Amino acid sequence: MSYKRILTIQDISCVGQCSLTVALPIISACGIEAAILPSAVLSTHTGGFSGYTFRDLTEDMPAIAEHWKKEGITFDAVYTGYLGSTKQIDYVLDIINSADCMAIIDPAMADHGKLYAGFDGEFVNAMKKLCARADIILPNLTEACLITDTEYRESYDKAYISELLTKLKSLTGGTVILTGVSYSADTTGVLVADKDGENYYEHRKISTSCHGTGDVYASAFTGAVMQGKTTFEAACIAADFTVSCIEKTIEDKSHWYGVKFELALPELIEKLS
Ligand code: PXL
Repeated sequence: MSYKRILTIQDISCVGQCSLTVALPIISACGIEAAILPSAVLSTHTGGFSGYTFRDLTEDMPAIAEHWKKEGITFDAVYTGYLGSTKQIDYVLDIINSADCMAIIDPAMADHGKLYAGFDGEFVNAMKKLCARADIILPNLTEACLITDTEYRESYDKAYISELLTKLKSLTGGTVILTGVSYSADTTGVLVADKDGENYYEHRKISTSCHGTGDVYASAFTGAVMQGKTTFEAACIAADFTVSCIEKTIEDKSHWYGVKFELALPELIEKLS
């Protein structure tokens, strides 16, 4: 298999184990070259810290992309996470269209029924456009509801999820990886709709919710897919890895801001080798 290079576009939260500080090491551990385009630089992520700094890098994006074009730099995939502004989504669309490669979009903007700090309806509408252009989307349930104008529910049945999945498939036309689908108190899972049909991978649910696990999941999924795994295989590998990261963290109450994914990297490398 040829050596793959991907471009990941998301923020740098200097402290907080999310976005680029997890995407880079995880993708590298998967044996894939990771190029980055930082969407913003924050002192910490926005989930639980207060008074964080935020430098929006939207206006740097076109010049960076232009330079890559001049240098003839190409990518095998573009993977996006947390984006800093609505205008940025238009630049990301331009980059994806000119890169002409696989687009993996994690519409990282919400969880537990609520948008992250700083996002609004206009951003959600822009994210719908990006998801429509994607080859693969990885929303959690909250994000899935937002991009399909569906009412978010804490408790639901298979019919509700099936209707949501149908709407997601018609929005993207590509593969849907819907995370956090739980039909019992002790389990949760990931629902994959791809060219092979619909498949559900059920795994252990840990009651404590941990910050940054969506980014850990999407990064491991992207690395595994680029290593040649099927979307379902990659979805399962990423789920096992994320559960292991949470298990290695939950005992340590002082580590509330992220997961100790570093401790689980050897397991991921083992699964991919
Ligand atoms: O993990 C998602 C994420 C990424 N980046 C920033 C965030 C969040 C979630 O809150 O605040 C800056």
